Amino acid sequence: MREEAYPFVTRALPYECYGLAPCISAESVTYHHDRLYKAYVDRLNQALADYPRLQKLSLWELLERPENLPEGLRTAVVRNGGGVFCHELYFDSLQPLGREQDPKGALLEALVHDFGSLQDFRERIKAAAMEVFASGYAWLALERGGALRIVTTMNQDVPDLKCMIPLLAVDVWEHAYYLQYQNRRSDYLNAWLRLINWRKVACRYEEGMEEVYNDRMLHGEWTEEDLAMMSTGSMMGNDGFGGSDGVTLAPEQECYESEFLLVP
Ligand code: MN3
Repeated sequence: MREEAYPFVTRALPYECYGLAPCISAESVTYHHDRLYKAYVDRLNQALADYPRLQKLSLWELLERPENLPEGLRTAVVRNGGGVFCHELYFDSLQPLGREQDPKGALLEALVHDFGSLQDFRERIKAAAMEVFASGYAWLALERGGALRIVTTMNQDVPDLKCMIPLLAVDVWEHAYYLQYQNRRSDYLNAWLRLINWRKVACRYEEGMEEVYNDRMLHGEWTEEDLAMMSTGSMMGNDGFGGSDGVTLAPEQECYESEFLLVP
C-alpha cells in the first residue's frame, strides 16, 4: 500500500471466494470484494483522473496528509482511497478456517505486553468493534513509539498514518456481515477472530518495528533495551515463526510479498 499508486487495481483475494466459509459465506465475500471494494477502486481512479500530478502519490501518501490535497479532491480521496486501503487490509488479513495459528514470537510478546494476554486482546478488539456506531472499522495498529493499540474509525477513515501503522482491520459495516448474520455483529466478530492470518499480521509488525527503530536511530533515541535487542538479533530477525524455537528461517523468506503489501 506504500507503493500502490494510480491507476489502482482491484487486488485478487488471496483465497477462493468460498475460502472463508462457513465463517464468512462465499456470497458475502463475493459481494463485498467484487462489488463494494471494486467500486472504491474505480471511484478513486475516477477522482484522480483529472489530477495528473497527484497520480504519482502512493495510496499511503494520499491518505497520510489529506489536508494537503486540493479541496475538490479531498473528500473523494478520504472516502474512496480509505475504502481501498481498509478493504485491502481487511481481506488480506484473513485466511481459510483450519489454518488458524496464534501469533508467536515478537508479536505475541508485544500483544501480551500491551494487552495482558492474547485472550484479552481478542476481547478488547471485539469490544471496540462492537462499539463502532453505525459503519466503520476496528484496528490493531503499531504506534510510531512502538506500542500496539486498538483504535476504531468511522466510515472508510483510516487511522492517523502519521502516528501509526495499521496491522489488522475488521470491517463492521453491515454489508460485511448482514447477508449471513443479519444484525448479529457479535457472531460475525467471533467468526472473524477465527480467520485472522497472524502470519501476515506478524510480517507487518516486524516491518513496522523496523521503521520504529529506524526513526529512533534517526533521532538518536536508542534505548538500552533497543541496543540489547539489536545485539541478540531478536529485533529484526525473529518474525515469530522461527528463530526463537530453534528453527532458523530467514525473515525475508517468511515475510513474503503479499498481494496486499502494506508496509515496505
Ligand atoms: Mn466493507
